[in-house]
Amino acid sequence: MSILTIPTQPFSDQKPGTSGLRKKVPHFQQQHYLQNFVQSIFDSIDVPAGATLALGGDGRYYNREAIQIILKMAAAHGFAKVLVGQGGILSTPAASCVIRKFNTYGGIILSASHNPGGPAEDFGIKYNTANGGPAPEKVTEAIYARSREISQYRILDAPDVALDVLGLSQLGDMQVEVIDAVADYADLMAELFDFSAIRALLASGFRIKFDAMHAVNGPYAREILVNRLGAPADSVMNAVPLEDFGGGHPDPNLTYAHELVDIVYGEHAPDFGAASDGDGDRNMILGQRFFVTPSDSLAIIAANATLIPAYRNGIAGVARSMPTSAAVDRVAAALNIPCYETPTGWKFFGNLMDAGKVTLCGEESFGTGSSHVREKDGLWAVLCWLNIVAVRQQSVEAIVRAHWAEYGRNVYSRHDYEALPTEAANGIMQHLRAQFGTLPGSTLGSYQVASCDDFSYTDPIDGSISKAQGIRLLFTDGSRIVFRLSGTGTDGATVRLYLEAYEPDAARHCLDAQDALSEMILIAGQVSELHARSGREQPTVIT
Ligand code: VG1
Ligand code: CO
Repeated sequence: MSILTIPTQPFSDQKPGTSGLRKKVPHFQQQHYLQNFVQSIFDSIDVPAGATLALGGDGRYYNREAIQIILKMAAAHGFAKVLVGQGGILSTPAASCVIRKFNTYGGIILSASHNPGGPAEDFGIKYNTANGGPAPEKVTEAIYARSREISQYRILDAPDVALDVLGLSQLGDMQVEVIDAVADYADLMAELFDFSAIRALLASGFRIKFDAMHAVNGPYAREILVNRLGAPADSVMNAVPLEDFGGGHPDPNLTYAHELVDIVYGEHAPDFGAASDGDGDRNMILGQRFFVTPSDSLAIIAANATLIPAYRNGIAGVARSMPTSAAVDRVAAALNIPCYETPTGWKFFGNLMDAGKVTLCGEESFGTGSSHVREKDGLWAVLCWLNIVAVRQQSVEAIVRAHWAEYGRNVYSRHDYEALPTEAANGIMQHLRAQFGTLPGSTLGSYQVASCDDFSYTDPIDGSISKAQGIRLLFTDGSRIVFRLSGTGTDGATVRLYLEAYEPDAARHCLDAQDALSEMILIAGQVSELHARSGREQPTVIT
């Protein structure tokens, strides 16, 4: 078997976004496109002799082809071994777990997360470093810079590797070990949580429904919830991963997980519902006919963390992305632990976790996790809730309402305007920036603007600076409106509008978030000229 050096030309569009490089499948299938990006990764990291790489994806269309290409390229770049999930599958949190458990040099994860899959839909690739987390910006910038000057890539000329049978095989000088995609992750969950308490809860008749959305978490949920915790087999729905997610949009929210929502709001509603996304790192938590906002979920897990064995001795600190509600800040203040506010994207939590500054992290976008891995983790969040319910012996709704009664409620919503023309989206952001001089001190409806800015973050560990991470309008009563452009979409531009108001009055905690935020929604529309500039009256998705 020989190593081939293939001449190539750079592509100008291989800049990783919030979470890796994401494009439509046909875009990835262009000649040399994937190879160029993989070569740019390998050129940006110094692969030490004897290094191992972890490799897997969420199983979407093009996963298997991409795995074969990456294996052959890894074999041409001095890796001693690649650990690949059986069938080329690893959920994102499981990949992070494998990188950490086996001390690999890093890993490559193939996923476009919550975006649809299929021959005309999305594919994605990202590099994770040895801590198990998404590469920080300095690495993704180096990869991008390399991708713009690349002139050749190296690949082993070899037949495809069998991916479906566990065990070792040889690829040139490199070993390929096909590993059980689920076992290491499931073992880690069993170490963190009180499985016997959860088993007893489920045996007592507490009914759960987990929607894997035909995405990667089906086998993980079956192994953990059914095999290890004893839930009835029909507790996991849409459990068979499909290359196109059954034509669905594997995003666990009230819009796209409607099949689950219908059940959990229906006549024979289970006590608990949950879903996860394409690559298994997002989660949605539902009680019986009750939705838990992700920002509240983070705060409640933080407030109850000591009920979970792994966090029995308390948590060091918490972190949330800037647009995530400040509900967790109140818990941190009560616990007298630090709370960090980072830009959007899990890569910004890695340094804080590595330095032991924070234990729990979360984002409003249905992402929650802890330092057990370096990715957000959908099933972990589900197990947190089941563990907390098992100990408190209260319903999800009762736990949330008790939390609001104690801390007040951060009423929260996000409105997404998807697939806008790029110029229109940029125009909205520019129009907002142009008002930075005049808005502070002004009155908008019943709100007074305290300040506005473009969020900038200085990493407290390595000092790196990330600018222009979202426009904030901060009001004198602590309410906020935030505007951001998405960094994960593949169709035009997406404007995300985040709305938050603090409500201390328990008598008003039962209000629907859209009603409670209605005036702020109007103000946000006016100040940004969102509707005129986007040509849209309504958001595409409300969460
Ligand atoms: C979105 C979310 C962000 C999340 C990212 C990756 O990014 O807002 O919070 O970290 O997706 O999630 P953006 O740039 O589109 O707003 V996943 O589940 O795609 O790895
Ligand atoms: Co995801």
